[in-house]
Amino acid sequence: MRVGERVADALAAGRPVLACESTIVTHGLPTPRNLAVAREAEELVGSLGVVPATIGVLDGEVVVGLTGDELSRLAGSPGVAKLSARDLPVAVATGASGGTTVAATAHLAHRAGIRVFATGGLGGVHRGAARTFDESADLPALAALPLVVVSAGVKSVLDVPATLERLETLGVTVAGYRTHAFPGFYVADSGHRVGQRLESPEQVAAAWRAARDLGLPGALLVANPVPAAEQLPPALHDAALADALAALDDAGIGGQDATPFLLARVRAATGEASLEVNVAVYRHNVALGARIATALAGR
Ligand code: PSU
Ligand code: MN
Repeated sequence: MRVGERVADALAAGRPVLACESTIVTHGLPTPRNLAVAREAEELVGSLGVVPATIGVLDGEVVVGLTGDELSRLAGSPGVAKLSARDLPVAVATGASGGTTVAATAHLAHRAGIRVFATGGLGGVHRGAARTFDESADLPALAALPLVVVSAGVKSVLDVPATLERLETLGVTVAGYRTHAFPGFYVADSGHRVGQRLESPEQVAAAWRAARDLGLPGALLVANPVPAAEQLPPALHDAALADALAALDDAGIGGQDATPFLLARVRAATGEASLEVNVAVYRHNVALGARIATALAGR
């Protein structure tokens, strides 16, 4: 694993660093928008005085803090792999390139000494999981990694209440950011409640500190809803989601292709409106992540 120079310097000096995921670049957003969004996110983080560390794999090298050139190579390589944590060893051995999922990014961020990680929406329990056993490795990864993870809840293509139950079972601390309404990624409110809430980056930092002091092993998931004014209109969201789920069923797609397929279908069904929401979600999450990283620095 190579830690980029700026990231390594910041970590050594105790300055704030924010880890960012790359599956959103390789599988979540269409080219060339994917690169623009990743760059804008890094600029936003930098403007808040925090060093961004986008994590990914290039030609078998695991990189924490991709350079601008490396990010552009990853964003411009169609068909690269989607790498969860368990996929990393073979990717390294075979010289593969890929975007890292939340599970893989969180693992690598922690290994590099980064404490805060921002993503769009977490993976979770897929609909029909009682039959298929399809539950994202994101969930057990967060159970074992002492990070703050900022996300707009879990992707609404998932079984949201089942995912909340699994987060509870796995001992992942979940707090709504200034809300009791668990976000639904594209929509501010998934219709499910989150029992606890945190009101400021300082309070998130205090909760993270408490988790460490108490010897708890897992992540603190900060569920940050997209502002209602920027969400996908709920009726449009529900119709697009129904269409996507039906198409998934018809196409017989499952496993790690399910999430990218569903998100692409939602995008097509909303005339790209969901793409703009996805970008807004990500922008708000990296901004909050940067503020939390700042509040945590030196704690
Ligand atoms: N964003 C996308 N497509 C994706 C993902 C994000 O547009 O596939 C990834 C995230 O990285 C998340 C992962 O960690 O999907 C979960 O996928 P799975 O259910 O296969 O674990
Ligand atoms: Mn899966």
